Amino acid sequence: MKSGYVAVIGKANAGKSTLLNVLVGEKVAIVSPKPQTTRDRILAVLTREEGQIVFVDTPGIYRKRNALTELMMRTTETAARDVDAVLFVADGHEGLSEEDLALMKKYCSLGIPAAVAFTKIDIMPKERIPAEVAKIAEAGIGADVYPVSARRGKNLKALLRGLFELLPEGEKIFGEDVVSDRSEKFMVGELMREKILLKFDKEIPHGVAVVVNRFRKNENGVYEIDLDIVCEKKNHKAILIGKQGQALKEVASFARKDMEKFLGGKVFLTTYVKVREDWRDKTGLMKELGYSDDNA
Ligand SMILES: Nc1nc2c(ncn2[C@@H]2O[C@H](COP(=O)(O)OP(=O)(O)OP(=O)(O)O)[C@@H](O)[C@H]2O)c(=O)[nH]1
Ligand SMILES: [Mg+2]
Repeated sequence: MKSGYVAVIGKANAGKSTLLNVLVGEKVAIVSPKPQTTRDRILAVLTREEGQIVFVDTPGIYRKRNALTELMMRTTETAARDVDAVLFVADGHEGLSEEDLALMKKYCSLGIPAAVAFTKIDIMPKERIPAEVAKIAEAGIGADVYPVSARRGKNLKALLRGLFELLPEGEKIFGEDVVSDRSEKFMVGELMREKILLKFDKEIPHGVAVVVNRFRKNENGVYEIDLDIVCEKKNHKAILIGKQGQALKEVASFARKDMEKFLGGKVFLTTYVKVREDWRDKTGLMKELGYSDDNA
């Protein structure tokens, strides 16, 4: 059988995490229409008769603006090392940019087998696809290109077949029932962050970290979850809480429902909003909030 690690690389918001969730058939990474949704390296494991693919989801490439983004870019660099193949994800709807091509060239020059998922084809005119795809070969990139739609489940079989072909012969790396290396506690914090990304605008969600302080299942099977929503400005705290706590109530209720679906049980959720002034530029604070090179 075939087995190996496949780093999933692409610009922020390209559709990497959505594609992985669909490929492995479970939500292993949060998704949002805002760039910089994924902050950590997350493994997503796909096991089939023909073998096992361990996808490495990564923070999307984004220009560096603060220490957190710098750390995220280091995480992506590290994750793309020592893998058996690279899967570039390019946003078809946005169109291929010079940055996409430069990124593909960079990894191809390292000699790592690579493929390209040209995604979101469900929201682009069909007739534009061939010309866009041709740009990749014209740029001298030898990787096979798969136009896909994660949302509509289009052409995913062909993509998987192509990826298995790139991998070496080998035994399973993880047990058959493993889909992610991340704990339920991690995912619960991420689900909270996802709802904040969806509900709030501008810099507010980007400046939010979620710290889960308590995660336990009590004797009645209810999950007791306490978490801190940490923001970077006092005025962000006021917006996150809203008039008479309405905004926080709404976003927490939305998150709780998703946590219950994910955990398969009732959740009793308690949320606190805290301010850690400009934490995204303070490595000490970042580490406290779970973002450091140790986790990259
Ligand atoms: N129409 C359509 N939208 C998609 C598809 N795949 C992803 N999206 C949307 O694109 C946006 C970004 O998706 P993500 O999966 O979070 O993108 P990402 O590459 O992981 O982003 P970062 O983690 O920020 O690097 C979300 O709003 C998704 O719903 C697709 O196949 N079709
Ligand atoms: Mg992502």
